[in-house]
Amino acid sequence: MKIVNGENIPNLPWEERPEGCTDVVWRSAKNPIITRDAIKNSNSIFNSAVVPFNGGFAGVFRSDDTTRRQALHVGFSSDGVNWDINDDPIRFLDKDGNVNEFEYGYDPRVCRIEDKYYVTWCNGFKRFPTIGIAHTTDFKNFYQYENAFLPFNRNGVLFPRKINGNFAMLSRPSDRGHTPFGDMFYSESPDMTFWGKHRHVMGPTTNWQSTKIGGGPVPIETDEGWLIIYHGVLTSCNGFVYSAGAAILDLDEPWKVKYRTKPYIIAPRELYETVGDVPNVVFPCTNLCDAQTGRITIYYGAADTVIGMAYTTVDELVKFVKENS
Ligand code: BMA
Repeated sequence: MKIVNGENIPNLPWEERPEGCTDVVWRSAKNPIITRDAIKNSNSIFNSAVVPFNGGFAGVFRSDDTTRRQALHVGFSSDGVNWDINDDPIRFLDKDGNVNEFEYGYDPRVCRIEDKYYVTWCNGFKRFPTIGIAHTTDFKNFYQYENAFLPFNRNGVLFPRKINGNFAMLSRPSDRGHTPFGDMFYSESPDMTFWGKHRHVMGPTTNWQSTKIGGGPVPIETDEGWLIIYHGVLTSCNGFVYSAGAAILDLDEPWKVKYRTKPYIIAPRELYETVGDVPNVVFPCTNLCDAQTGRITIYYGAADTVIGMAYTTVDELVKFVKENS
């Protein structure tokens, strides 16, 4: 198994698997690495996206403020662990440089494709959720595109390169509420504006992923296929429980699922995952993968309140997915 088109991230945050731990994904001892009050007027900072940038790291962070407005904020870090997040939310620009209306936005992902960083997020479109897209090159100016789809849609996750000559995205059609259903779909676009060639990828199955599923971080390209981490939801007598699993999708036809985990790879267990604004949520939006070592550092929202980090390696995760499919 080989990583394809990977990036070397020599300063990737990393901690070895704790002694005695046999889990395929293990948590940082520093969790939560970002607390709910890390920026002015924040109620919570959680499902967020991070990329290597300028020798350090940049991120787009979801913060709900003390009015409970959901907005996106830029942050920078030299080590990926200690973050300086802007108090003011991102002001997305249209192609003429005017500031766009921003109703609400949450659950960002950031995907580098060639020389641009693309942000996708759940964007309020006349009060209805759909997929917003913007690009930046400097994490200062963000240029927004048309919404990718009609409402209702969430969890738009771009692939890090064109597939079949087109940009490619996973998404999860939904409803205007908390969506008690949800399958992952695949779409292509020649220009980030017009999306089509829609394909069904996968739907909920049993137990931890029986209610709905949705894309997580940006897919990692390997010679075995696209390695993806996704979230799955179980409806308990006390509400939704958000866990994460992994799958391997065909490289050229990513709607074809080659392997998919039966067990979860991480589920709410620690206090900061089980207690918070929304208890029992782990929601990964980032996996940084160092091509040199195959190490993967996952950033995930915990209990819709804080951010945690967790680790695995490409070799171990691919092995786990194949053996537990
Ligand atoms: C989903 C999204 C996520 C959130 C999750 C659990 O529908 O709103 O942002 O983490 O619910 O509340």
